[in-house]
Amino acid sequence: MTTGRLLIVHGPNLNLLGTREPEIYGAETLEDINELCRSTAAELGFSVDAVQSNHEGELVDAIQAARGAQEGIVINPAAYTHTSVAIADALKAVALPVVEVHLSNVHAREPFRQHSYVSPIAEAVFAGAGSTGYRFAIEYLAGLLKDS
Ligand code: DHK
Repeated sequence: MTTGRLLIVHGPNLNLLGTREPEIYGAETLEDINELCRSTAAELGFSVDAVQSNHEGELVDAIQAARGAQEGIVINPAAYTHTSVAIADALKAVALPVVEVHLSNVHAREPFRQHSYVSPIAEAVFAGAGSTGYRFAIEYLAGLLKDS
């Protein structure tokens, strides 16, 4: 289905961006990142719907609702990256192309951050590029969708 829409999913604690450990996660707020997503998508002929939740089930609900409404998903599952079978299962269930983003380079951090339940089903993973990772993710996803 061609809706021209992309879902941007932000996991727990990303509502605190701007004040939360800025040396790791940067100085931009979540609204700054959503604006970057909106402008990047618009340049490429897409629009975005963005959701943030600190609750695993709400993220699962948002992912399930994407079927038929959005063409692809950019997700930073935050801490749920490393713990959530439910989010990975929801992403598999909706069968939309997924791009995973992390602001920080999780591979250079604690060992528990180096496993992702989402990466095996992601088309691409951007980690350590800060907010630019969201731009890369949208560009990549838009390219995939235009080619399909
Ligand atoms: C964000 C988080 O909140 C962490 O739990 C992840 C991710 C990394 C990020 O870099 O965007 O481990």
